[in-house]
Amino acid sequence: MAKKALITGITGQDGSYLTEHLLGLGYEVHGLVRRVALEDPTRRFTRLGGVLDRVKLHAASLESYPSIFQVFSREQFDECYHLAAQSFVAESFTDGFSTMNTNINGTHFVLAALRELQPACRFYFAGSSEMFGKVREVPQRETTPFHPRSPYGISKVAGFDLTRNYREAYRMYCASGILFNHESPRRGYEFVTRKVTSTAARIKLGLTSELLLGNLEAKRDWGHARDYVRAMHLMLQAEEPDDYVVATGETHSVREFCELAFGELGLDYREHVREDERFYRPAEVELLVGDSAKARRVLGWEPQCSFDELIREMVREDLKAAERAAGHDGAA
Ligand code: G4F
Repeated sequence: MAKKALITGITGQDGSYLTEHLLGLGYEVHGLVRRVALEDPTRRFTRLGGVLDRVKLHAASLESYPSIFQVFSREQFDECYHLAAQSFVAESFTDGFSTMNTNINGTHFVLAALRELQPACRFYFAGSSEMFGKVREVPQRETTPFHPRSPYGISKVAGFDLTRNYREAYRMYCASGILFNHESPRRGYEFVTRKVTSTAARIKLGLTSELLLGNLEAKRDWGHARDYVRAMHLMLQAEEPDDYVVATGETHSVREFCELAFGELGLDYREHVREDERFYRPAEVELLVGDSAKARRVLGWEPQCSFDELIREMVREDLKAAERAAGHDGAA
């Protein structure tokens, strides 16, 4: 019989790639979505595009324990991937309270409902390299102490601790992925990579001329989201639940990302990118680079997409989108 998986955050970048991956493996895929999303499917489900008719959606809110409880009362699942969160770090400085509420209570509600109704369901928590924050060692691995630098990072440490606590206290199968930054053409426009590739494409077409960014020297370990959802699935297939760093092991600055993305379009980023202090963060995570040796050894996972390929794909897709929006025929 086909395995049944529930994905919270199914409409996001990772949720959409994970859905495609699990459907490809023969899973029956269910998604938890907000009621407002069900009321506005054309706008909210764009990333699920071609697979929307193959998933079953349930309305629930991460802010409401009863709504989550009802979903788990109606259907039994083999695996639950908890991806939903307020995931934009900068926004967590603006409204730390709602980030904390959604990210901590939401995780706790899902875990508590599972414990009550289906303790055998395997649970995946989307942890983050933001938990390392002001890094204590380079590269960061599973044993590196956490020192989060934002309400978002703090909320993810709490979610990680909750997940481990349910594993230890109630012997549930609960695993966390400590995922480093992962991007794709489906990335939200507020994140730096997509902001750069989408604006560079518009500059190429003469639709705008300037890109305002914050800290260009911040360094990140950027991989492709399609590679990272494979790791999520592998984590729930291991014999014992555990926590894993998922990263490429390479780090690059925002400046390097700009140089390559603009270069891909035959542009010089120095002529278009301006630093603007509005995009600086009150506390920055300066350097992230992960050591995913454990995931490679235990799960047999490894990334397939290189940094250059990732940028090329994002730029290509954003150029096509900008051409469509501008009514071009692609000759620019
Ligand atoms: O793209 P970002 O906003 O991603 P960030 O903050 O690293 O977080 C992402 O990755 C985490 C995993 O490590 C996830 F947990 C999290 O949910 C999210 O997906 O910013 C990357 C870097 C930062 O150092 C930021 O200060 O880019 C710098 N940056 C410089 N100018 C900018 C900008 N970031 C954004 N979003 N916008 C700018 O204009």
